Amino acid sequence: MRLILVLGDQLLPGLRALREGDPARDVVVMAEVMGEAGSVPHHPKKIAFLFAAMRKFAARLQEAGWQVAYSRLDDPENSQSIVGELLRRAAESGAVEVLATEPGDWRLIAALEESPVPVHLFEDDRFLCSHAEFDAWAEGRKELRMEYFYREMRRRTGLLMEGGKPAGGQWNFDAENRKPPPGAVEFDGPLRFEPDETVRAVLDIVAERFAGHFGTLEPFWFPTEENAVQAHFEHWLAAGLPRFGDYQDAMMAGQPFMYHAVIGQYLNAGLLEPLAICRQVEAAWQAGRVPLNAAEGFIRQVIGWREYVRGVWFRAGPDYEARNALDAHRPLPALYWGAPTAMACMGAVVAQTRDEAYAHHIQRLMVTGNFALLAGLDPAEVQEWYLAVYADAYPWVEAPNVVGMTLFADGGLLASKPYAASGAYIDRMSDYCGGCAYAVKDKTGPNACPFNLLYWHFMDRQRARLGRNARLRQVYATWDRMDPARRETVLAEAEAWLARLDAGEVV
Ligand code: DLZ
Ligand code: SF4
Repeated sequence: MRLILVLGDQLLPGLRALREGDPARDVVVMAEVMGEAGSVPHHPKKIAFLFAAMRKFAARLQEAGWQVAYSRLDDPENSQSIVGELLRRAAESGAVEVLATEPGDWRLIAALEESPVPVHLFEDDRFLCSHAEFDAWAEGRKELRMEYFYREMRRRTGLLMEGGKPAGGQWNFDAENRKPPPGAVEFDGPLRFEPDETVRAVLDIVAERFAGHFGTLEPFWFPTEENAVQAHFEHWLAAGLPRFGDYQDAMMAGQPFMYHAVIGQYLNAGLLEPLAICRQVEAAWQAGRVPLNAAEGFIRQVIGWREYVRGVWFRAGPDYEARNALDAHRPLPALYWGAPTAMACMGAVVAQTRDEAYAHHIQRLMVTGNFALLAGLDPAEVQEWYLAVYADAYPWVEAPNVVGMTLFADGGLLASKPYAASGAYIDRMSDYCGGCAYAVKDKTGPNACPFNLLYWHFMDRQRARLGRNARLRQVYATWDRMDPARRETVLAEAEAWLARLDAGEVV
């Protein structure tokens, strides 16, 4: 007999290691362990979601005839690590081999590779693009641009293709995903589920054991099993998707979800299947229920961005996470953990993150991420924050998004230029600035928006590294045209603002 490891984000009956196993003789091992739940201070909602989903999935496997050795967090015998639990279960059962599906975390891959009981790691085929296929695409390219990868994936899946050509005559409707926020949001947000007995039991444990982690545990309404997740998705498909495309990049105070599907956490845990949901979205477009910019915008995220960052993560290897090409070393300020701030945009995104374990891509990239880039925050600390606070975050997706996309710390492998923006971008795409103590129109002076000051400070201090980037030529030309006295004022005010940030003042 053998053990079959199922991790907390591998909750699907068609998981590779389960397909390789035999219910008649193998034992499935699942374990709630501090080694995972406490490896970074994961959001309590994220831990509760995973534990509840794991317990329900284990029950489902048992109903299907599997023998499951499930370790609850408060089991006194629990060794509190994945490998520890494999050793314990191997000793109990006499198993001499483990079948596992490659985890999306180099730390865990290394631990399994070094395990005293041998682990056979199978490639995770939940992704549409295998390692070999990604390598074949990436081989010989100096830069890995998502857009070209995405076109390949469209051709391969046939999604939104008509006679070998992209539907609507265009691959990408990104330019039609950038409407500023509407007056009101006409979608009541994700479907909410009352906690059942399993969820309640988990909420009690999480409240007791993870009280020190940043994040609000209740109200807790996430779906935690496949059919409920599917209902959540279909609710959005009918009511949210039609306007998703237009307002994909918009941000609104008091509207954490807008028209977003909020499915990353289910997709990444195995409770939704990427190709299946894309086919449903395509069908909604074919039936005339949603516009093309909405369907394409969604499909691009799933078969484009998601597969692409995973491919980059695996290909770049374990050292990628330590990259720091812009030599940024400022510690993460307390405002990321909810300390008061006068910046309305940062305050809103952090508060929503605390309450929902969720923020959408533009909030992550252009508010908290943009601030981290401009202020020169240490990439390792920023990565840990994103990994901890978002319910959908695992290293395979967080590392490339933070190191590559957000912080340009990989030196341009993933993005052709840093996503740096001044307050004007946030003002255009959100309604945050109206309620802010700072004035977004002020470029200098006591009320100047910090994003305006820090933008130029960033460009100026990174000139040796970024000055030759063709996509930044305009930016540096503007800076150089500025009156020298004004340039000095901007830099001095930015320095003073950063000094107050470093001193722990409310900024
Ligand atoms: C994220 C997470 C957490 C919070 N807890 C557990 C756990 O107790 N048991 C488990 O098997 N998996 C957990 N996970 C998910 C793993 O950390 C995840 O499999 C790796 O990060 C690879 O993606
Ligand atoms: Fe954010 Fe600046 Fe707007 Fe305030 S004025 S909300 S700090 S962008």
